[in-house]
Amino acid sequence: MQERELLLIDAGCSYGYYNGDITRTFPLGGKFSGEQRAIYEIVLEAQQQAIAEVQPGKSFKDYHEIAVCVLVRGLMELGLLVGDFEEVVKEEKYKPFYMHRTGHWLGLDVHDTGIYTREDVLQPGQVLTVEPGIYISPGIKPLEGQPEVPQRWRGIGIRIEDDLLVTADGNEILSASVPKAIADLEAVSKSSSKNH
Ligand SMILES: [Mn+2]
Repeated sequence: MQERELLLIDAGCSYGYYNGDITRTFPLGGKFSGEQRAIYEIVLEAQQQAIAEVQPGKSFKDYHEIAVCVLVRGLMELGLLVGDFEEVVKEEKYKPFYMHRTGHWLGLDVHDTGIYTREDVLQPGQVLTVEPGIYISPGIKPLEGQPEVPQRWRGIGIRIEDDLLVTADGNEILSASVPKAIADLEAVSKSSSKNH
């Protein structure tokens, strides 16, 4: 891999028959470029707002929808999506950048069995992932009415995934000890690139 590239690691580890599922995106060479950093900040904000939405009584849809709103707002601020905010969300004009659900059940399987509807609300004791991302493939094709993506954004793909336990009054981030702040990721990446 090259110095200016991003390394996305999505790791599912097992212990005592239970599974974790954690994703972090590292800047090789120890520093995010301006574009990489801008996208990272949006994904991190989306993840933090989605995490706040994981609590008893809310559903899977709630935290997904919050994440989508933050991602769309950020992509619009960068000019990568244009138009009426509500329309971009409703008509899913963001799909070329974000094409998956924001999380899934976690437990005996990495993608554990369970249902994903608005009616089924979260309950204490459940474990799930929160993992928004933005993916700008080199050949990304804009949907109707959306702009071409300038070259400097292409090839950037970022996801941040944590594992959460739903508690009586909110949630506990089980993967909280894995760094995700920009400064921490840059420090980790810098020190590991020096070792090679
Ligand atoms: Mn996952």
